[in-house]
Amino acid sequence: MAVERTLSIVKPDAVAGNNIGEIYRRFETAGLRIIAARMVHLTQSQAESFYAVHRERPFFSALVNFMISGPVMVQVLEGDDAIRKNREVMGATNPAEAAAGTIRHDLAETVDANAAHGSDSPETAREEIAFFFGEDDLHSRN
Ligand code: DGI
Repeated sequence: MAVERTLSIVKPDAVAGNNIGEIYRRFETAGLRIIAARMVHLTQSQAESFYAVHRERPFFSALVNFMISGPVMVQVLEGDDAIRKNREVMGATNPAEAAAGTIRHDLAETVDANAAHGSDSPETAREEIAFFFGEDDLHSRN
């Protein structure tokens, strides 16, 4: 299995709900190593740019307003099959459809405020990591 890196965000609802530690514990239990991390309060233009792929969607402004409603934790996770594994630990986009034991099932209630973000492909992972971190910020570790 290839070692991958993926960009993860603990969203404003989960930061406000004091769930940073719980979410990090789940990453570590799943074999996802945190190799960079930072707290950021996104500006509107940063949030619009990060989610530009959704610009035409009806939920775009709600999504941007939610993402700037408070600070977030951004982190790079590294591990075997990290992109898929992180999305498995997060669960389905809509918490109502997320499997029991996933972050979104256990710690979120609505699709508008669904606790976590994870890159969905190697290409987006590269772009999203570069959005927040430089090469010098990434610390390979065991
Ligand atoms: O990769 P995901 O975060 O699981 O999902 P995505 O990339 O399709 O969508 C990005 C975010 O946009 C998602 O976490 C929450 C929001 N979103 C997606 N689909 C809907 C939505 N928000 C609302 N209100 N309604 C949707 O159908």
